[in-house]
Amino acid sequence: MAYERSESTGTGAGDGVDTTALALKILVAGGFGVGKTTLVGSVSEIRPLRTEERLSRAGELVDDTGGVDQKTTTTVAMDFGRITIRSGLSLYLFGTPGQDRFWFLWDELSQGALGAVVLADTRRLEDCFPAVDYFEHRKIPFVVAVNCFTGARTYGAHEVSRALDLDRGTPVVLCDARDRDSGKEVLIRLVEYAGRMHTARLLDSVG
Ligand SMILES: Nc1nc2c(ncn2[C@@H]2O[C@H](COP(=O)(O)OP(=O)(O)OP(=O)(O)O)[C@@H](O)[C@H]2O)c(=O)[nH]1
Ligand SMILES: [Mg+2]
Repeated sequence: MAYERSESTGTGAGDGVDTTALALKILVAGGFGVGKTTLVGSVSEIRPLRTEERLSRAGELVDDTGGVDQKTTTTVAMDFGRITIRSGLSLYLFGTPGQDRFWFLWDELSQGALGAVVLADTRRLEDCFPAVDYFEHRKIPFVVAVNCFTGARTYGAHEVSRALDLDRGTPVVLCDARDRDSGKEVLIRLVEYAGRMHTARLLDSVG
């Protein structure tokens, strides 16, 4: 598990306040146009770093924009944001690019990640298969967050879990990527789940 401890300046030496902070790295992944940039932007308490480029006519040939017709830009490197979950615990969020031609960036981005959120759109559920496979193979704990787009039929968490053939115990959460509290809820579920997974593996490794 990667983490970083930092000392804040606090209000003065010897004031008795615990100034040690833990920062965890989280990936936000999923198919093209599923709301990754939106999620990082809505929960981040710093101005998120975005690497958006306009979708081009040339790109129409390779980018599958079916189902996201209103979309004019796409992430070409990553999104970055930060959220404090509670005092002393913050998350650094790395949103991945959604298109297949940026797969080569994923290994770099996933280095040292505690876990991942795989965003899914039930109208194009198959688009998140590669992300699910990626994290399952590398044993990186992840939760599936169904971004409930207006007008899309609502499926229960259990149905989504079955459709994606998830391992038992992998959490599925319904969310609205535009809503800060909803996004924060997803991240809390992930941190709790990843914490349990890491503890279980640690216990396994000591016999
Ligand atoms: N109705 C609705 N629209 C949303 C929601 N989340 C995102 N959108 C819209 O859907 C579009 C795609 O959102 P992005 O956040 O750019 O998606 P992305 O996953 O970062 O896309 P790529 O980086 O290109 O893969 C944008 O036009 C958003 O305004 C949602 O929860 N509901
Ligand atoms: Mg994006």
